[in-house]
Amino acid sequence: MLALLCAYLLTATHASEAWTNPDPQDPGFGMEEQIRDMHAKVTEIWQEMKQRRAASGQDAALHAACRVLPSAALAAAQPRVRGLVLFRQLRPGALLEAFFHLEGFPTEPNVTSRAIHVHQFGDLTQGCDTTGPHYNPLGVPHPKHPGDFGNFAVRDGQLWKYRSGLNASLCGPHAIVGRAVVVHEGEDDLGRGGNQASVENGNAGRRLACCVVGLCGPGPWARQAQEHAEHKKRRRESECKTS
Ligand SMILES: *[C@@H]1O[C@H](CO)[C@@H](O)[C@H](O)[C@H]1NC(C)=O
Ligand SMILES: *[C@@H]1O[C@H](CO)[C@@H](O)[C@H](O)[C@H]1NC(C)=O
Ligand SMILES: [Cu+2]
Ligand SMILES: [Zn+2]
Repeated sequence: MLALLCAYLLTATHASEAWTNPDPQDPGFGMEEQIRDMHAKVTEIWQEMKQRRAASGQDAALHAACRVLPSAALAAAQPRVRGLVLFRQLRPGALLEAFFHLEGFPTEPNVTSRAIHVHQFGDLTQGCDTTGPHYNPLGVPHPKHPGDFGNFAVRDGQLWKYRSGLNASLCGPHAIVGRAVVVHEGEDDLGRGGNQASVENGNAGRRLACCVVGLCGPGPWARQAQEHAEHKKRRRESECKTS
């Protein structure tokens, strides 16, 4: 039932996106009102279902996985970044948690900072370049998009991070499922760059690697949680030895 509603909501979200970019040549132009109505109704049904589900105390946790691969559009000299991004949402409407584990960055002596975002389309037909702009269902400036995950420290060519409190969702009208997670070459200026690109994409530079978010069971999250704990332990041990 929940899956069915999600499918419906995703369709409705696509319809409303078409509506935000009306094309006068498009036969659908002029249906704005109806689409807006439909979107409002679907959102209402969704809210109601969410509350009922929460009240019934069912295990409503949602999980998603995204297998990150180097962009097919990369130049030969660029680093091949790959890894795994996992999401968990304990109940519909809750903030997201995520594990980010990526490798293949250049091994520079300095810690570098790389931006990661959710982009609009799950279209990798020309690598990460076809994933479109930042996913922006509410038409707000960067960095207020649901998938503006900010900057991530890279050490020894690797990125390991657990984040919570992410304001994105795996279900409902603005679900990120079926959209792309994009790893950038540069740092996100978080809207403070003083140009138009800054409030659209944070001037984060080239798209090194990406993946499409897909729903999954709880297994990958459990495995990653364990691997992450072991990684932290190893790092503490090596820090103790060197200090
Ligand atoms: C690396 O760190 C050193 C010392 O902090 C600094 O001088 C240098 O500019 C940094 N290099 C890069 C590429 O950021
Ligand atoms: C999440 O984003 C929505 C939409 O921009 C906003 O209304 C809400 O306040 C945000 N919630 C948190 C906890 O930041
Ligand atoms: Cu991006
Ligand atoms: Zn953004």
